Parts: sequence; C-alpha cells; structure tokens
Amino acid sequence: MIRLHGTPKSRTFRCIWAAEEAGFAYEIVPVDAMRGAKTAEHLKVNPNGKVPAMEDGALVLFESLAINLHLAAKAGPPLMPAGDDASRVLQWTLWAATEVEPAAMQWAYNSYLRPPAERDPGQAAAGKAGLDARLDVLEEHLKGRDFLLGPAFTIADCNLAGVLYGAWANKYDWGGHTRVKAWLDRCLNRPAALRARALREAA
Ligand SMILES: N[C@@H](CCC(=O)N[C@@H](CS)C(=O)NCC(=O)O)C(=O)O
Repeated sequence: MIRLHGTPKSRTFRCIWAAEEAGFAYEIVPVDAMRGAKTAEHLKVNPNGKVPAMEDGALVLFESLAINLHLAAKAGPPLMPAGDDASRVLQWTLWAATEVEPAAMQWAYNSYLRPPAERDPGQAAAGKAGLDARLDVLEEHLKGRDFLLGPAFTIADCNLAGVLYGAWANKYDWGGHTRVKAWLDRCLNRPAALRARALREAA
C-alpha cells in the first residue's frame, strides 16, 4: 500500500489527488508540517524536514510533484501518456514548480497565509504580477484545449492545478484569464479531486 506522509491541508493534497486519479489504495501517515516534519522518524522519509513524503514498497520519495509523476507512471495512460506527450508532462510539471509556484507563494504568503500584520501588500502585488505573466502563457496555450495536453486529463493538469489550488480556493483575481479559470474549475471538480478536496476542506 502506498503511504503518503503529511496532511491533506499541506502539499500532500496534491499527492492524495494523484493517488485518487490513479485509483490506488493509499494510507495517509499524519505528519504536521510545522510540528512533526523535523522528527528523526520523518527525516528518514524526507530529509528536508518537509511534507509530503511517499513510501511505495522499497521506494521512498520526497517532492510532491515527483511523487505524482511516480504515481502516474505506475498507473500508465491516460494519466501518464507515452512518447512525446510524456515529455510534455515533464515540461508542464517543471514549469509549475519553477515558474508558477514561486510567484503563487509570494502572493499567497502576503495575501492569506501570513497573519494580517505580517503581510506586505507590495510583495503580494509583485507575486500577482509574476503569476499573471505565467497565466498569460497558460491562457494562450488553453485556446482550443480542455486540458494541457489536449482532450485528456493527465498528471500535468493535476500538478499544475495542484500548485494553483491555493489561489483558486482563496479568491485570486483571475482577470482576463478566463480559460485558466475554466480549466481550473474543470480539473478541481473532477470526482478524484472532489474526494481529495473533501479531506482537505474538512480538515
Ligand atoms: N517542494 C516541496 C515543498 C514542500 C513544503 O514546503 N512543504 C511544506 C508544507 S506544504 C512544509 O513541510 N513546510 C515545513 C517547513 O518548511 O518547515 C514539495 O513540493 O514537496
């Protein structure tokens, strides 16, 4: 059985969603990011002292999006397509992690994650400007496509929408990014996403 270390309120949510999409049985090993991730026991599965981590038999992985790529590779198509589309999945996943997430987190920390007194409106605006620039690219790409690779949902959608979930759930102003918003609604209302969200949003 796949073991996901973390809580649904953390980035572990992304892996719960991927496991649900894959139809795999999984167990959540509760580890609170702030209180439990630096214990000797947790450091054995994630030496960064962060969540999530995953155990699948002898394989131990950290990094939420890498865990998702593993789950999708194990599930096969359509979640992880073959050939050039597998490279496109990697492209969008790395883009999510390196281009989108830093800007989204800069906005998130300064608009809802930190206590109000610690938020910097200038930083929130800079994060939004950075994220909007990436969303311009996504908006253009989604012209004529339901999902990132075309008609079928893949782990690339799960990874990118997982990174954008915080903005989506916290009333980000999507402005003219109407295709992005519609794509997020499509992804995050899938049955598997709803099951993962039920765990997160009830917590
Ligand atoms: N790039 C990592 C980031 C992991 C991460 O920052 N997790 C947060 C919780 S969502 C955490 O464990 N924070 C605790 C800390 O930074 O001390 C991933 O995607 O797995």
